[in-house]
Parts: sequence; C-alpha cells; structure tokens
Amino acid sequence: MDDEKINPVLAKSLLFNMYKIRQVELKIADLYAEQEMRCPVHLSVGQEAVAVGVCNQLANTDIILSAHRSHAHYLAKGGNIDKMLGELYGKDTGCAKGKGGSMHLIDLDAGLIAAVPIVGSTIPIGVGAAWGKKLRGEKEKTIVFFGEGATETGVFHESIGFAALHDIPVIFVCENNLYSVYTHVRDRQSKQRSLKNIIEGHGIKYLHGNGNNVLDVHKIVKDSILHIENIKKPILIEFDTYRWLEHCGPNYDDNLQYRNKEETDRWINKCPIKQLQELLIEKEFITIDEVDNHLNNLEIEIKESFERTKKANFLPPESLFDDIYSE
Ligand SMILES: Cc1ncc(C[n+]2csc(CCOP(=O)(O)OP(=O)(O)O)c2C)c(N)n1
Ligand SMILES: [Mg+2]
Repeated sequence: MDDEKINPVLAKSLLFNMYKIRQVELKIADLYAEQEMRCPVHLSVGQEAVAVGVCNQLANTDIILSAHRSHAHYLAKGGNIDKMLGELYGKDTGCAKGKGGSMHLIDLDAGLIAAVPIVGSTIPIGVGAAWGKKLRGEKEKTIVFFGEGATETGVFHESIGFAALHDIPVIFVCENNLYSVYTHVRDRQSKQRSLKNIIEGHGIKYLHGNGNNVLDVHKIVKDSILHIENIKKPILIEFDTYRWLEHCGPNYDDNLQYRNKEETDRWINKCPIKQLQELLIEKEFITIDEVDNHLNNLEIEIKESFERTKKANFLPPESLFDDIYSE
C-alpha cells in the first residue's frame, strides 16, 4: 500500500466506513439462515474499498446508482443501517418501506437513486440522471457502479456512446471481481477484448486501479472528479477486486469448484480492511485499543439495529398499491 502522504483523519474515516460495511454484512450472513430476511442477498465482503473510496468524497446531494450488490454502496454513501435492514426484512422501516428488498435499495436522502438487479439496467438511468443535471445546470455528481459482467450488456455500450456524444459528466465505476455468477471473465470475453480500448474508442477517459487499496481508490476518484469538473465529459474507472462469498447468499462457496481455494485465499490475503488497519497501526495513526473499542461499539450499534428491525412492522396489505406512481 502506497503510504506516502497519508492523511490520518481521512484514512481513519475510510477504515471505519469499511468496518461498518463488513460488520453489517457479516451479521446479515450470520442471521440469514433464520429465514427472516426473505430476499436474496448479494454480499460485497472483500469489495468494500471501492464503495468507500468512491463515496467518502461525495456530498449527500451527489447521486449514485447501483445494482444487485448494493449494500456497500448504500452504506458508504451515508445510508442508514436501520433503513437498509428494514428493507432486507421487508419491514415498513425499510428505505423502500420493505417493498424492494436487498436488490432494490433506493434512498433519496442518501443520494442512492436506484439499485436494480437487471444487469446493466441502471447504467442508462445514471446517464439520463446526469444528463438532466447537465441540462438544468446542476453541479451534483453522478456515479454509476456496476460489475464487469454489466460491460457485456448491450445497454452498457449504448449508454457509453450516448454519454460520450453528449459530453455527460458521469463517473462510471466498474468493479471487476473476475466473475459473473460462476463464470470467470476469461470464459466470457475474447482474449483481445480490452475495456480500455472500448472506452477510449468513444473518446472517454479510462482509468484503472487496485480496488483493494482504499487509498488508491480514493486518489483515483479524486482525480476523476477534478477531470469531470474541468473537462465536463464522462470517465470510466475499472477497479480490480474480489468477492469472498458466494455470488448470492451468505456462504463461502469453495464446494462449488468454479474457483479454487488458492485463488480465494490469495484475495482474502489482500483484504482491503486488513491492509489499511495494519498500515495505520504501523504508522501509529491508530492504536489496537482504538480499533477494538470502535469495533465493539459498532457491534452494539449493529446488534441494536437488527433488534429494532425484527420488532418493526410489515406494511398493511392495503398499502400494496401505494407509491407506484409519483404524486
Ligand atoms: C439482464 C440480466 N441477465 C442476467 C442476470 C442474472 N445475473 C444476476 S447477477 C449476474 C452477474 C453479474 O456480474 P457482474 O456484473 O460482474 O456483477 P457481480 O455479481 O460480479 O458483482 C447475472 C448474470 C440478470 N440479473 N440480468
Ligand atoms: Mg463481476
């Protein structure tokens, strides 16, 4: 990890936000078997650095879009744990009143304007939202998160072309975790395919970074924000990362044999949280006691949030048709 000129306050805030996401998701994994969360869950354990490195420098009014794997993006963007768990438990405390579930988080207060599990589907929505902002002269930023699998959809290519044509200042963030469900990228894309060439072919700036190094992510995104503010054109950043757990669900999936343990272990070793924690302890920016204390408080906060959520109500059946159309 490049430890030159680390801002300790920033680094601690990045670390604490990654802890929060990791702890919440591990608790979801832990309690999933109780079958009270009745929606599928796609956990981001191992991928926290991208969400945090990007969202830590966004304002509340900046907007993000996500897909099926959206918990990290929502929490990193300032989303509320109760409102997220409410959604997973289908309770009226959820950010979509429990009607959406894990794959349809939406919370305008946090600037998450859509998370939709149809792969690629939020990319044109993000481009449209950013275009609207441009036409209205609004300065808030628009960031669209998607996996490398989404770059194989037609709508991704149409959206990129449209954003380039109209100089729409949107930041596309591609989290390349090598897999789309159970299929490795080498079994889906030709050897010659290059996302960089595709993007640059449209005249869009392409950047690439280590998605397990939150300081790197933060720096690249900071530069990208300056780029879109100055040049007022789109940009795409591809981050390499890895999900530790199964594609959908709370478990490790070594038994499925579509990826081997050596590969998984290698990535687990590159844990974004462990790397930053070790660096900050070594630099004496944080002490073990401070870490333990923070993690204990976090555990209590999360436990209480689960307890409140379990006790919360479901919406009454007669509200089924509410909120379908905007008033
Ligand atoms: C249009 C469409 N095709 C297929 C699926 C089934 N599906 C759900 S998630 C997923 C994998 C997407 O991979 P990627 O975009 O790399 O995201 P990751 O799961 O790795 O975060 C697929 C194929 C879907 N939801 N939508
Ligand atoms: Mg993927």
